[in-house]
Amino acid sequence: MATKYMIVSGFLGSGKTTTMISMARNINARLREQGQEGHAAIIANDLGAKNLVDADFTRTADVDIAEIAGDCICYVTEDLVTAITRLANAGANLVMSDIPGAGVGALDHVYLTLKDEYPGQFDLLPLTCLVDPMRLRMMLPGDARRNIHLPEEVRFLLNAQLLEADLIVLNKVDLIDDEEREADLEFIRRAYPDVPVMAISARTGEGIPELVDYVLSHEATAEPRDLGLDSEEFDAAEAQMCWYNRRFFAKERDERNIDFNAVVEDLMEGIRDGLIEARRNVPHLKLFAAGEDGDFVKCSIVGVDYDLEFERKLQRDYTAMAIIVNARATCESEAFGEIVEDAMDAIKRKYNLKCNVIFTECFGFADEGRRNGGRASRY
Ligand SMILES: Nc1nc2c(ncn2[C@@H]2O[C@H](COP(=O)(O)OP(=O)(O)OP(=O)(O)O)[C@@H](O)[C@H]2O)c(=O)[nH]1
Ligand SMILES: [Mg+2]
Repeated sequence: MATKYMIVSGFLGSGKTTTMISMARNINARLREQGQEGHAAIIANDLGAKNLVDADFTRTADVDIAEIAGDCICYVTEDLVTAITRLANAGANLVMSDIPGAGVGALDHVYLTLKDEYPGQFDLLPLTCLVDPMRLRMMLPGDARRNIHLPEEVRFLLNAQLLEADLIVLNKVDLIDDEEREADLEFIRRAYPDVPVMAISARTGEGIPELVDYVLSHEATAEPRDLGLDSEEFDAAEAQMCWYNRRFFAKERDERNIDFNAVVEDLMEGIRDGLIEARRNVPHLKLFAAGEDGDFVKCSIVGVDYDLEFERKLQRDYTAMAIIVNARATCESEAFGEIVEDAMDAIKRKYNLKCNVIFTECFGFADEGRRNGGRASRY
């Protein structure tokens, strides 16, 4: 039987990882209740090479997961097919993956490519695009709160993501009242009249059973659509973004036990402060660190104007920890790197830490030398 496969797209920090985990848990509980074989699995995909918060976090969620790192699934079809097949061989009958980076291009590069090059091998479920109410405000006409300190250029990406979708899902409805929810849904229905719209909260689980029912009973359209991805607007939007992944080992110099939740909070706040000073933003800054016996801390901010959110805090103190920081920022890559160094210097001083950096990558989408495996040169 063909393996079901679908992509969850959407803007940075819109809740793709949280939604996929929530959907997988719902599907797996149903299958268990019905005594049926199979399960839902997740592919965590990222442009960065390694040390990815989403992959480590998903592993804590009792859901089968594969990781495709180093490039977008749009450009590594063979790796994608290998990963789906491996998960299917391990018993998965539905595989979901997100799409990193600009969050568009999956229709052409994944759905249509799988349909043409691997006919009959996959049942393609609706390309599902998440949008969260705060980002949607960027598009709402005359909305007084539309300035959320993201560059104007990225509005193009939001629109292209929604144009590409077979299903649009308004996520994070727990953060808005009924009136705003209705206004948002109405705006989406008018702007994208041919696309069905649903509302969920991946955090509380509201709407997840209905979303699962929908995707399991519908197919992807998988027909070419012009999204304007060859345009200058697309290039301009991509050029705003930089990717930053770091893993470091932080050790209290006198081997004393300390509260690493406080270290994490100060590091995140330090990066936020640096960005505010530089008048830049970070659509998603996330951090993960694992302790002993399943103890871990995971936290995020989805912009400099947002509260720090801990999905989980450490339950005990440690003398040392490996910490992973990922950022998808609207900032020049070099400047972002310096902001992180400053924030790290501050936690080193405050908590008497020695920090060994194990891995860092930091690149702008449009940085010279990023493509061609870094072989580009000038003379
Ligand atoms: N209040 C609320 N927060 C949510 C919801 N879904 C996700 N979040 C939070 O939003 C932040 C980003 O969620 P992720 O699932 O990591 O988003 P993502 O789209 O996978 O992010 P990237 O992979 O970095 O693009 C996290 O702090 C989540 O806890 C929701 O339904 N309600
Ligand atoms: Mg994610």
